[in-house]
Amino acid sequence: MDLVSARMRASLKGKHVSGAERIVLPDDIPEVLKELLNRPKNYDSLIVTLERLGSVETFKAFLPVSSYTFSSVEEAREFALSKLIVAGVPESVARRAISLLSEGANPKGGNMRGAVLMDINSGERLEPDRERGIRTVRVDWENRRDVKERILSKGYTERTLDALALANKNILCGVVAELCWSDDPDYLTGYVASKKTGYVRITPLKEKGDPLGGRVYFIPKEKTGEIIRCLEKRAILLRW
Ligand code: PML
Repeated sequence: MDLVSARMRASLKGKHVSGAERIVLPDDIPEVLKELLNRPKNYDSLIVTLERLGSVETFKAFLPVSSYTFSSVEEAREFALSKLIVAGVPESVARRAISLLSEGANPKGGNMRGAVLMDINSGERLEPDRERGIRTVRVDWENRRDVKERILSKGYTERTLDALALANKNILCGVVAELCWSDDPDYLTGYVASKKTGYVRITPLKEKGDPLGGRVYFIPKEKTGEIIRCLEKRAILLRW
């Protein structure tokens, strides 16, 4: 099948504000571009990449979704910590990841553009570039419209749709567990994902108005190279 990856990333005053990807047939590109261009609320730079994909593999999404709401960020973060421990992340490493996201993982201040790669055993950071981080790309739902309907009917959001696709690809690529919360100051739901826990939505992982967020991928250090290649290069379509 002749498929194209359409990716958009937008920034404002040098800060990443929005990003999205669709894998579509060439005929659907104009419609998808219109949708991607309308996505960021505000930007001063927007880059679209269209890339013809060679082979695209199809997998069944395997992470079950659950959702939990707490009355404070502290309780929600403690719960996220407990899920990371269930997923096999040592407590000290999980705590390090939570502090990193809450303080801003970019050494120059604020958020990174992609994810932190963290050695699951030592907590060492493994991503070659600490401002850029690692991006999970070349992934989408095979039948996005249907999956979106199902996700929205459960009371989840379009962000869940995209994050669930990323999380499934991450685990397929060998990421043992992931911690994420949004950098959108109004979006307070984040998640822990792993084979052992499934995709666990958790609210509120931060206070309203807080612009800091991001992703931490916990991986075995010896697999860094192969996991980066898979996250960035392997094209995957997910079936619900
Ligand atoms: C983001 O892309 O900004 C993070 C999205 C987290 C989605 C959590 C959910 O609602 O399932």
